[in-house]
Amino acid sequence: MEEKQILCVGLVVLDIINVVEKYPEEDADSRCLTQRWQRGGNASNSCTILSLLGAPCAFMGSLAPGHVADFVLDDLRRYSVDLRYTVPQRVGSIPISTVIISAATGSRTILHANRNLPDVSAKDFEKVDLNRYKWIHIEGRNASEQVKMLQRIEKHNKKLPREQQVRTSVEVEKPREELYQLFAFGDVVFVSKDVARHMGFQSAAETLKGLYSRVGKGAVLVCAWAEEGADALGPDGRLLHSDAFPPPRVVDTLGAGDTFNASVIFSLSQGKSMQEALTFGCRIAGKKCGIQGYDGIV
Ligand SMILES: Nc1ncnc2c1ncn2[C@@H]1O[C@H](COP(=O)(O)OP(=O)(O)OP(=O)(O)O)[C@@H](O)[C@H]1O
Ligand SMILES: *[C@@H]1O[C@H](CO)[C@@H](O)[C@H](O)[C@H]1NC(C)=O
Ligand SMILES: *[C@@H]1O[C@H](CO)[C@@H](O)[C@H](O)[C@H]1NC(C)=O
Ligand SMILES: CC(=O)N[C@H]1CO[C@H](CO)[C@@H](O)[C@@H]1O
Repeated sequence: MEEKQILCVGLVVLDIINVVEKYPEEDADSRCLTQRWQRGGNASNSCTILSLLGAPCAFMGSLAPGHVADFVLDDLRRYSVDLRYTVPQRVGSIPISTVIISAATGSRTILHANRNLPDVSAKDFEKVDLNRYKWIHIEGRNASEQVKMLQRIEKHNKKLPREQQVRTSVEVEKPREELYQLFAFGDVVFVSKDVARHMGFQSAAETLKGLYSRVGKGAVLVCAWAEEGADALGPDGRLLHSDAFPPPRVVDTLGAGDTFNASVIFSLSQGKSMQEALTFGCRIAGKKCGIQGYDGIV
């Protein structure tokens, strides 16, 4: 049988990236150093990284026809991402984000545009042959639908010996109350600094201790904290940490989070320990911050 894949469920978007010398002032008239189109969206970015790391992977997300779809699909194919379960929608368009990257600091500012593309539903997910996957990662968006997807995976796993079960991860990235029900699902739960701050936590360690009671039995909670690296807490109660790996010069942090998450998932799916996965995630994410885009991270 073919090697089982890692499936990422979430968004693909078009990022229009403008690199500027320094962040523009309001009302000013300035020029960008370079401009490029880049496929974005958290789940879609994670597929790029998995593919660069050498893991067979698949993307499941909504699409609407047009030039933007042609561009992002071509790019997904360029990275050999399996697209069999993408969901064509009849309304809405693929979101386009405007991204401004400051060449001085490497920091990025994102302007999102919602173009009313419906999210993948639990019904769409019914069609997925779970036996194809060793790992399914879900970017938290329409939580009530995604809970049903995760419950379907749980039910599927119950019938199988441990080594054939599908492992799952969930990403809670946006500070929206509705998404917090996702904490209870997934073998690995990624929570963002943004969500942590909204809940009043000041560090990754504080976040993990404060939120661990919300995750499911046996799950690992992971929190990345930019230059401070990342922490993880699992069922044994031991708090794990990895420092960040700062590149010689930070040139582009766009997608550092996706790179971190994909690298952690990759490492765990290869049977590595949580500490090894955390360190690997920070190492690859740090490398990413030192280059434009992703090519060259491995
Ligand atoms: N300036 C930096 N230098 C080195 N490593 C960094 C830097 N910024 C981020 N990282 C690495 O990337 C990981 C994830 O970063 P962060 O917490 O900023 O994610 P994020 O906010 O989801 O990023 P993004 O939204 O840009 O994808 C960190 O754990 C760290 O290892
Ligand atoms: C979530 O998905 C369901 C089913 O597709 C839909 O009816 C509902 O409006 C969605 N909710 C949000 C917040 O998008
Ligand atoms: C990845 O996971 C980290 C927590 O470990 C979280 O801060 C971040 O928002 C996630 N980001 C993306 C883009 O997946
Ligand atoms: C399209 C989208 O939701 N992108 C988000 C991916 O994750 C980062 C944080 O890690 C957000 O800042 C992006 O907005």
